[in-house]
Amino acid sequence: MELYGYWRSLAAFRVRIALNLKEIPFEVTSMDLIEGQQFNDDYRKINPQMVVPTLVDNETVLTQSLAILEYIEEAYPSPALLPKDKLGRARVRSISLISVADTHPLVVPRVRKYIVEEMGHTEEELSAWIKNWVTKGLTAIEEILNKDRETGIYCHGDNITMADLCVVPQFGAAKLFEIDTSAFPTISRIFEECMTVPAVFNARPQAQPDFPKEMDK
Ligand SMILES: N[C@@H](CCC(=O)N[C@@H](CS)C(=O)NCC(=O)O)C(=O)O
Repeated sequence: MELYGYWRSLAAFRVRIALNLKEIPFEVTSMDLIEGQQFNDDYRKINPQMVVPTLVDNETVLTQSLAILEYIEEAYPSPALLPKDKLGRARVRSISLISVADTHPLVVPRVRKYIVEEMGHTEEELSAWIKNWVTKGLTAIEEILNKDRETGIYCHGDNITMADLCVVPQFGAAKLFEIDTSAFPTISRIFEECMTVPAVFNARPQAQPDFPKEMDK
């Protein structure tokens, strides 16, 4: 399989974890989102939305990280990323979507660019926008994880699920944006737990070949 991604893409991070967990071999083609490689004509033919990730499996082209995760889950069921019970699956998808549908889309590069370049806001105002939406998303997730009995070692019970694949990159990005994460102890605990799993650790942005050397600490 071929994964079009970028080291700091949250959406690509989700897919890398799934592929690693299920031990599916894949090659990465890095699309530099800051340089605008996603707008290349060739890539546009593969992904008309001009975003990453795109997963190419033989002749099949898959886009949208959650749809890709659902495909991987159905095509490669082991280890399962969704619980066996339908209420559990609904809870896992619900937590996932707080990040995937309601938080992450507000801070993607094209939105940030529009806010500054088209609407004329300053970098400080942009930072306030990012902080606001990321904090609101993580606050909701923290409350759910904190109150629900279903929360275990991970977001749902004691096995990694799709919810962890979405929450871990979102929390990692909050750190990257230098947002105060001290109000999210449950997410922080789950993040650290996930990072002890090689499939997650090796999927982190800092482990990717296109991670900028100058950012290495
Ligand atoms: N909902 C999409 C989001 C895709 C997306 O926006 N990806 C970002 C990187 S995380 C991107 O490629 N952005 C390019 C841009 O905004 O120009 C998914 O989950 O796959």
